[in-house]
Amino acid sequence: AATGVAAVLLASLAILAPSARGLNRGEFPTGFLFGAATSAYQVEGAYLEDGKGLSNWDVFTHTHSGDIDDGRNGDVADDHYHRYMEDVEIMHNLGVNSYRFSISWARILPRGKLGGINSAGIAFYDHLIDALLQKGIEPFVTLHHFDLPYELETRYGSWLGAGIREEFDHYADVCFQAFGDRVKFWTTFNEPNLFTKFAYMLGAYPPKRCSPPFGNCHSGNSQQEPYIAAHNILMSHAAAVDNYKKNYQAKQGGLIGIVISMKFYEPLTNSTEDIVAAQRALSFEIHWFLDPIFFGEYPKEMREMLSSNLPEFTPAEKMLLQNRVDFIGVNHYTAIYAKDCISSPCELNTYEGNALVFATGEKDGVRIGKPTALGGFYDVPEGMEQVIKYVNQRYENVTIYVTENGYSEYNNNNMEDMTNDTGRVNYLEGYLSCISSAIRGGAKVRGYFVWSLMDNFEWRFGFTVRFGLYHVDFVTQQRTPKKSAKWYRDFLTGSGPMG
Ligand code: LGS
Repeated sequence: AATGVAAVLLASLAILAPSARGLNRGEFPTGFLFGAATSAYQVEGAYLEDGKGLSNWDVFTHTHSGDIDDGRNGDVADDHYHRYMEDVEIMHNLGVNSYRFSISWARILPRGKLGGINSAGIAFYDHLIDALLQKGIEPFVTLHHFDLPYELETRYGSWLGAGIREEFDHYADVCFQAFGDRVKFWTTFNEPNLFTKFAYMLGAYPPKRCSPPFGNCHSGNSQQEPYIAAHNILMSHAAAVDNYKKNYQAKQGGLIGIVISMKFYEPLTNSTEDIVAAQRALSFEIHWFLDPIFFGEYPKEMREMLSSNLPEFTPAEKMLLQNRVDFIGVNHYTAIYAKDCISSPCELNTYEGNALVFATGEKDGVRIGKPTALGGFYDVPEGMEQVIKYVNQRYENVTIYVTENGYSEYNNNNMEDMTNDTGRVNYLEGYLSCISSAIRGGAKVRGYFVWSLMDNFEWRFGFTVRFGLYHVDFVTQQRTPKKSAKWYRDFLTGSGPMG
């Protein structure tokens, strides 16, 4: 399955010719989805309105405000729940033909299966979807983007208890039934590979659990937890896909996939150890979820390192996994160097620690790309082409949507400065050029979503960083287009300097 993997890894980013930047919308296939993305907790606000239940993130931000950089929360966020009509108008002006958003599970089923459907929650998404379609904007919907009803967190530890599988299956079914006549693009989970690490290994996201030696919540939790949570997520995903394929797809004609967070790892040196380490990092990042979905097994590298800490699939689970996804969503923000931590010791406190890899943005004092506000995230557009090629080769030329890609800046509370975001313009232009090049190389990329439509609540960074094409004043809720929004609109409409 991994044909060509070594070749991809050996093609150092440093020696790749920079992509031509003469970017034009016409280079992309007809029907290509160009959009922007958000998620429910990050933009909606209205956290206790119209029958919504408390979510795990509502409770986490209220009880652990010290874990959020500015101590704030998403109670109001962008107030999108009340301003969605204005936001749809903004998207229309921007010229996007798709919008990626997530549904708040706690708005639809405040107590999970127990308490019934909240019709006001259904009505909100009905209105949003209808408003989008009226403007010719295709809804691209995520079912789980980190938030779930708090009651399910207390009952199952979120993803630790197998009972959550039935809950997700029910929630997905309610959504297919309510919205599937109009929604043609579904994804089950956003970045389960990232949030299981943050939630069950590093103690940074709810339910704030750690696996020794990682994280700083020494609660003695077991090393198995991230992998148990992932296993339950994979099976919840598989059940929802099975249901959609059996009961909805023929009638509704939509597609279903899953979104994985994908850094690209470049070996720090030419040593065999570092080359193998970069492969191992990719395995723990990408193969962890996609190998079971495509090949019915966890990757060999993970099994060798984790042995019985990694669950096994039962024959029944393997059967269920055989339902193929229609596409893979790729969230890609950065490439980074990987250094082996097996043959020589290094500090294991980063995201890649469980793969015994140390990730670093520097090689011989030279950075891999221009740094962004998020530590460890650099502007390395060639990494996008590499990650797409990699997924294309390993997973049978699967259809790909780039579901997130974006540039962060520190919020300095100076609107003039924040809207003059040339760094973001360069970033987006570079990454889009590399997607275009990957398509020319044969990859089936069919859509691209900028993270994010507008500045919003950035999880543990709170409001300290801004990712939006639109600046949001969180006091007045005024949205203002940044230079990048104007650039994107010019690119999309074929007018202006990019035309
Ligand atoms: O807001 C999120 C964006 C922004 O940057 C979105 O909800 C997520 O799906 C996604 O993870 N996003 C994202 N990822 C790159 C940075 C991840 C944070 C890791 C911090 C490590 C120090």
